[in-house]
Amino acid sequence: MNFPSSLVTSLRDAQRIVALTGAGISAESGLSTFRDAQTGLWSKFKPEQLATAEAFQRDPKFVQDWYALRREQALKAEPNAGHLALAEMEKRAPEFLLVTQNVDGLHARAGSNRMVELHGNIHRFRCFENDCASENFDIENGRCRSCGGNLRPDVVWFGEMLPTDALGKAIDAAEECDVFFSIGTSSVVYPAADLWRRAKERGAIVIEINKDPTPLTSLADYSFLGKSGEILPALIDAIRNKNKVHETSGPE
Ligand code: BV8
Repeated sequence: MNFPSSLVTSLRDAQRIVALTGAGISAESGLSTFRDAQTGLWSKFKPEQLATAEAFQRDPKFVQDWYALRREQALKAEPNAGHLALAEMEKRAPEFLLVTQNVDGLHARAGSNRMVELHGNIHRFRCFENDCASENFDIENGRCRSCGGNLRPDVVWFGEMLPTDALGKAIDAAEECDVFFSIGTSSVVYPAADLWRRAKERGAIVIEINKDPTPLTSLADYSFLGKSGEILPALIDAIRNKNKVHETSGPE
């Protein structure tokens, strides 16, 4: 795969890189994206309808089972070449922050450390009614032993505020970065979908890598339509080779 040499040079020389990821980066690990049709009992529902406090209030078991299925699928899945490429990019860049909308935990399993989970993590739980301490959680039965209430996944539901520290870190990093990647996301869920604009307004290069066009495609400096598990490793290779050229032939 060929990349514009100006892009590879910018990436090689970048001091601060931010990468925003969405469900698309986990698609090649076999996990369905949010836009993909729901399966089984939940096929009649849009994720936005299930991932809400109202839906949980209405039928906790139904929503708990949906998350249990997604949790099981995430545990069975393996990080793919896209996740691994970002873990490598983290090691190369002087400053790097991975901002993920994914709750599947695959980035951490791929070795990413400098990361914020904007929408939480499906493998953690909270007490829905009283936010009781976690040591008394009966995960098996989805109950809080302290208050008898229901356990919910520690994710951000639609209509709920994002964790202030994670969002604060993401906004600061976006506003200070040289390069901002938007990877495997439909760029429609806010406030995550607004981060690229903050970076762009402060002079960053915005690069989109996504299978299908999004509202960002025509606004990004570079937009590569394709699979992140193929494009990201190729980009890392291009940077690595540029380094070799640079080392052997001296400054441009
Ligand atoms: C809030 C956790 C406010 C749960 C999630 C401004 C304008 C309009 C609406 C709003 C706005 N501000 C707020 C809103 C409302 C809402 C929102 O944005 N709605 C959207 C639908 C319009 N936002 C909220 O509710 C947020 N909270 O605003 O609170 C507030 C303020 C004050 C006081 C109280 C409250 C909370 C948003 C977070 C919700 N939680 N997840 C769970 O996972 O169960 S969001 C969830 O959906 C994901 O985390 C992710 O963020 C989003 C899905 O998006 P993507 O990840 O992009 O996935 P998608 O399937 O859409 O796209 C995948 C893409 O990958 C596709 O484009 C495809 O082409 C591509 N792809 C596929 N395969 C590949 C690939 N790309 C590369 N390689 C491949 N192989």
